[in-house]
Amino acid sequence: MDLETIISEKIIEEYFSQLKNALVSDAVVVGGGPSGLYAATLLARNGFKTVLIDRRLSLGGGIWGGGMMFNYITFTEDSKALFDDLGINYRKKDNIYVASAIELAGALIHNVSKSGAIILNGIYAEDVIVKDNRVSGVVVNWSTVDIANLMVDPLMLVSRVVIDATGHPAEVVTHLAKRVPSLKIQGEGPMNVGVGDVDTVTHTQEVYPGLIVCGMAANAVSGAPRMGPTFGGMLLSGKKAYEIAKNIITQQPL
Ligand code: 48H
Repeated sequence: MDLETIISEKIIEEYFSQLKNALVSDAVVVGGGPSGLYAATLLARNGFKTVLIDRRLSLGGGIWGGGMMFNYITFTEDSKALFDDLGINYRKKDNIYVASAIELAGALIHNVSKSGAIILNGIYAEDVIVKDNRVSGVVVNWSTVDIANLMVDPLMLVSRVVIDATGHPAEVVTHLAKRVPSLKIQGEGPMNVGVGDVDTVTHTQEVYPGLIVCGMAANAVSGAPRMGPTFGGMLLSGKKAYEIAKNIITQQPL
């Protein structure tokens, strides 16, 4: 066989075996920003079959640009252990820790890759599966289908729990809220760094049976303030989403 054919065959075989394996899982995490990457890492590390999808090819969400494209981020003492867990270098100045946005993005991506999570980039969630008043997976399509505005029907990924980690737009909750009027999206509040950073964790919750919201999406759903380029709350929120998901998964048969 030509080397050209062998290379193409290996990539196709590997990808399709991964895609098939993603059809039924314990958890689908929608969004590979800081909160989703950390939630997916903890789930997969702890033995749960986890699928992470992101509409972009490059994971990392809003990390890369730090603040106004100055590529540094900050965090406070309460999340230091999580940055240590990821092996991030940092400096403490005026009671605030400063770290490289590039290093944080790289470390989160490295950790999620090593955790065994199935990573599907360039794929987006365009809807949710709901059965017996419970979210039981997501409806997915290629991002290119969306970008090119093509009329192509999607496929479905079934899971015990779905985590909406889509950041500011809270896309998964928004799709469900169109059909569930009691599910209100308050909209993100104005900047209040101290409050917003803590609220992200407080508002990380199961908003509907089988659907957890975390990260910036949690603030968008609950009307909590934004917090600027401080990322401790995002990792703590990812950790809380993992803990909630773990409880749901262990109680919920597929
Ligand atoms: C697949 C999707 C879909 C979809 C979106 O915005 P993110 O970085 O998410 P968080 O919440 O983990 O982190 C927020 C943080 O980056 C931030 O913006 C902060 C702290 N802002 C504060 C402030 O004041 O502004 O990443 C979300 C990811 C992105 O990679 C999207 O491509 C992806 O989700 N995504 N993936 N299907 N429907 N929607």
